[in-house]
Amino acid sequence: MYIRQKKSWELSENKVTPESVYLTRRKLIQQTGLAGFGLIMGSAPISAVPIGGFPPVRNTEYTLDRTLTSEQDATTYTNFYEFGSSKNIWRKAKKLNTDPWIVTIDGLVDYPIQIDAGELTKKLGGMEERLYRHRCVEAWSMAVPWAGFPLSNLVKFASPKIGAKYIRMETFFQPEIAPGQKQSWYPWPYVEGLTINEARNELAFLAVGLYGKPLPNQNGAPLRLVVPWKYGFKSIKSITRFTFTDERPRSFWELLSPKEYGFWANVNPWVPHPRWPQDRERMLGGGTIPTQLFNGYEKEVSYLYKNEYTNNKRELFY
Ligand SMILES: Nc1nc2c(c(=O)[nH]1)N[C@H]1C(S)=C(S)[C@@H](COP(=O)(O)O)O[C@H]1N2
Ligand SMILES: [Mo]
Repeated sequence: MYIRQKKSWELSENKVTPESVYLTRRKLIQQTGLAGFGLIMGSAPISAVPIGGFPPVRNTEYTLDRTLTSEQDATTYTNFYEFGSSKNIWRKAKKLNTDPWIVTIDGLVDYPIQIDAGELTKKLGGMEERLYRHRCVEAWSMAVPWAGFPLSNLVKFASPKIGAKYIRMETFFQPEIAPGQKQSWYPWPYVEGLTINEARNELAFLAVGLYGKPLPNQNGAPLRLVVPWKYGFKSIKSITRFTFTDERPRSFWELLSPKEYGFWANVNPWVPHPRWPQDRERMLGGGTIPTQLFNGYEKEVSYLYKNEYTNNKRELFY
């Protein structure tokens, strides 16, 4: 039997410490700026250092206008074409071995590196929890607590060169265990991309957990992108590579159908998908509500698109 060894960032201190103490200590560590490198890499006994561990501390700046989707719904109704085009692939995804998991950071960076996802996670600082909305281009939506790190921490860590304008991200390619990848008409591996300015936006997030626990495979373990102002397909799962580049990446869905799934893919109720309207969304668990521009995150992200607005609105959204 394969017994999964816990990574240090999965240690849950709450088993030994009352929550109030745990939270206060976390705050102290954050305030004194000791999170990340210093302590966890140092010699302090790991059980006394909750940095980066589960359960994560919630960042209360990110609030919702709707109730949280149930964990059951969010973890059993998933899009992960590597395991098939049905939403019901969570059992199949168990086959993916996510430990060890080598992540490559390369391209226009000062420090190209190959590093295990657990090690990388430690280097990116203390973990936090954020409640985010998620809007799939197919017009279903959910609202869930992700645990992870700002993507900007990875950008800093990689130290991109001046010429780097985009980050290209890539998912694993293992057709032996992911049957969808035997379907050769898809342009595997799954690829997504952001501009470097999008990647530096405070909302762009790298998730390693969901509902206070490590990510289930079907939701993109061990490391996935979460960009809540864009249609869900931008939030690439189970990332193995981050490449900094001066060329706009061509993503999986863009290659398949460029008129339907463009590079920007910002949520916009006014621009219908060629085959269905986008002004409303069906929430997992029940109910239909109006869709908001940038999925409700206009205040945080609209500055990124000032130029695109005046140029070609259509291209911006698809
Ligand atoms: N590698 C990979 N990433 C992916 C997908 C996929 O098929 N493969 N589907 C995308 C789509 S269309 C959506 S809506 C979200 C779904 O995330 P969830 O299943 O965790 O809700 O993952 C995105 N990331
Ligand atoms: Mo999606």
